[in-house]
Amino acid sequence: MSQRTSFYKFISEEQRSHPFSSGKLTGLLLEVLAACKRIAYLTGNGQLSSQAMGAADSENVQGEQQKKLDILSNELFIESTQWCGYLSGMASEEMDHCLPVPDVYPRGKYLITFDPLDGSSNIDINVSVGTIFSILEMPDGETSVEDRHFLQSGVKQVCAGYCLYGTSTMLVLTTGRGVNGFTLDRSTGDFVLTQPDMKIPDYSNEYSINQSYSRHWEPPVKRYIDECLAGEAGPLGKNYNMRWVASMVADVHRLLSRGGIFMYPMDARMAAKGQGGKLRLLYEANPMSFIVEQAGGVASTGNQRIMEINPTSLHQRVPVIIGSKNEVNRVVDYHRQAAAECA
Ligand code: P6P
Repeated sequence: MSQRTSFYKFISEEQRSHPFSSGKLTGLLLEVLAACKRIAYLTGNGQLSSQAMGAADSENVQGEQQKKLDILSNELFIESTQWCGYLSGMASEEMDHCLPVPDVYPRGKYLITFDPLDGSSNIDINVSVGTIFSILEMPDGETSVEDRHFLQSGVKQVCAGYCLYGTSTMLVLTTGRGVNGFTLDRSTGDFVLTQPDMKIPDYSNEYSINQSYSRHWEPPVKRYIDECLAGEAGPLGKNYNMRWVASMVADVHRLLSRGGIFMYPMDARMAAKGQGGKLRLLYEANPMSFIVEQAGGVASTGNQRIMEINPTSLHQRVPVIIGSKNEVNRVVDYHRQAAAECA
């Protein structure tokens, strides 16, 4: 029987290979995974969990209608992690401000940002959703935990990951030494290593964007998509396929698995509202960018590397253009050419 590597075995071996590792990150990740398993159970029950389905009568700080499962998943994530002693605080898409770990629990060196149930608009139609998380270190010498402590650029991330609740439940994780994929074995409750050392192909013929907003796009994005649509007779010399799940975790997992480019770019609607984009920097763009870069891809706003943005607010939104190196770099180059023409 082939030797299966459980997540605990994998992360323990990773820990042993770090000479100064204390085991605190391992301890925190085990509780993050416990939260994901509980959320997987909830989402897996679907319409059978009638009290969990449908809209809550509330909006989050983003002004988005919350689903009952958004709120439940947020509560589960907090409950599973706040006691462990490795965290000082957490910030979530579903909470206006950060949540310091209550005084009844010991505090630790890490901070975590998370989107407990990304793509939740898909829950009622039984399409994949996911949890995204990013782990930072609490700045030295600070005793209180405030929003400002989470405003760290993406290059400061210690770890990032997502759990995809799809036909199977998959965890994809990076600690800065490559990307590894694990599948939940529902018979044992273990996450088992199934996709070691994930790499994104440099080239792709698959793009992912919400085409219904094309009239609002900026010229460099429109130029790239028009070239994709032109197919092999066009300047890119190949035919493209288009996929849009409207669940970032599912769309990013696809490009991690077989290449591609995912774009939620800046557009005229957002500019008119003074928004920096649709997706949130701290708990969507940064963790996905860390994962994509560690898998050999590129993660840009079109004008700068996402992980080099210095955050100014907890729920800051940014444009996201991530995936296969050569595809993303082409879009970045089109942004550069457009800027030069305006200069
Ligand atoms: P649209 C889900 O709400 C989300 O934040 C991402 O997961 C997803 O990629 C995007 O928004 C979908 O946006 O405008 O197509 O509904």
